[in-house]
Amino acid sequence: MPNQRLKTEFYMEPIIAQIYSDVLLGHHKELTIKVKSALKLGIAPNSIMNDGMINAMGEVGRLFEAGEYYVPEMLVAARAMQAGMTILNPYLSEADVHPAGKVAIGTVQGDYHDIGKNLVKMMLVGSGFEVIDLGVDVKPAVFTSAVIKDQVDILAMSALITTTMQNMRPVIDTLEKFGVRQQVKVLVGGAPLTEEFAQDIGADGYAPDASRAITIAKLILSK
Ligand code: B1M
Repeated sequence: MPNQRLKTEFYMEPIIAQIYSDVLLGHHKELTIKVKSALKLGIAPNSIMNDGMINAMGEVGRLFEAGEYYVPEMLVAARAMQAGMTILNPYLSEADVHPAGKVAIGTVQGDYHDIGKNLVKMMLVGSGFEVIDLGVDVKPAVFTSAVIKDQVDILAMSALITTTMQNMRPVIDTLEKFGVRQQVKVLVGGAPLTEEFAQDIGADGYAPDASRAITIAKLILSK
C-alpha cells in the first residue's frame, strides 16, 4: 500500500500529496491543518478537493476492493474527508444573490453514503440554488413530501451502491402516484449510475460529478 501511495504522490504538489495521505490514513486533525495551509499557500480549493481528497477516496475504494481496507478504514477516511470539506465549504460556496431554483437533495433509501451528495449540495448552494438537504436513507414518501410541501423545482437523488440505485425508480413512481411528477424535475447521480439508467427510470437529468450536476440542473430547469 505505501508503494502505491508514493507512486501517486510523486506527481502532486507536496501539500496536496500530504492531504491525499491524510485522507487515505484517516488523519482528520492533521488534514484540517494542511487544508488551511494549502489555502494560505494560494492553492485553488478545487485542486485541494479533487487532486487531494477525492483522488484519495478513489484509492480508498480501490484498497477496499483489494481487501486491504475494511469498513473501519473507509469510515476514518470519510471522516477525514468531511473534516476537510468543512474547511473548504465556504471557499466553494460563493453564492449568487438570486436563488437559481429550489432543490431537495438526498441519498436514497438503504444508502448511507453522503460525501458525494454533500459535494453536489455545496456546489448547488455555491451556484445560487436554495437547497433542502433530506439526508441519507431517504424513503420515497419523504422525497415526495418535499415536492408537495416545499414546492421544490428539482428533486436530486444520489446513490453509491448498485443495489440502492434501484431505489430511485420507486421515488419517481411515488411522485406519479401522488400526481406531482410533472411539477418537478428529477436529477440523479452517483458512481454506479449511467445516462442510460437515468433515462430508463424516467429521470430528467443525470450528472456524473458535482460540477456537471450544476450544468444539468440549470439545463433541465430551462426546458
Ligand atoms: Co462504501 N461502498 N460501503 N462506505 N464506499 C463504496 C460505494 C464501494 C464502491 C466500495 C467498493 O467496493 N469499491 C462499494 C459499493 C459496491 C457496489 O456498488 N456494489 C461500497 C460498499 C460495498 C459499502 C458497504 C456495503 C460496505 C459494508 O458494510 N460491507 C457499506 C454500505 C452502507 C450503506 O450505505 N448501506 C458501505 C459503507 C461505507 C462507509 C460508511 C464506511 C463510507 C461512507 C461514509 C459517508 O459517506 N459518510 C464508505 C465509503 C467512504 C466508500 C467509498 C470508499 C468512497 C465513497 C465516496 O465518498 N467517494 C466508495 C468507493 C469509491 O467510491 N471509490 C464506497 C468520494 C465522493 C466525492 O464521490 O460519492 O462517487 P461520490 O460522488 C461523486 C459522484 O458520484 C457524483 O458527484 C460526486 C462528486 O463529484 N454524485 C452525484 C454523487 N451523487 C450525485 C448526485 C447527483 C449528481 C452527481 O445529482 C443528484
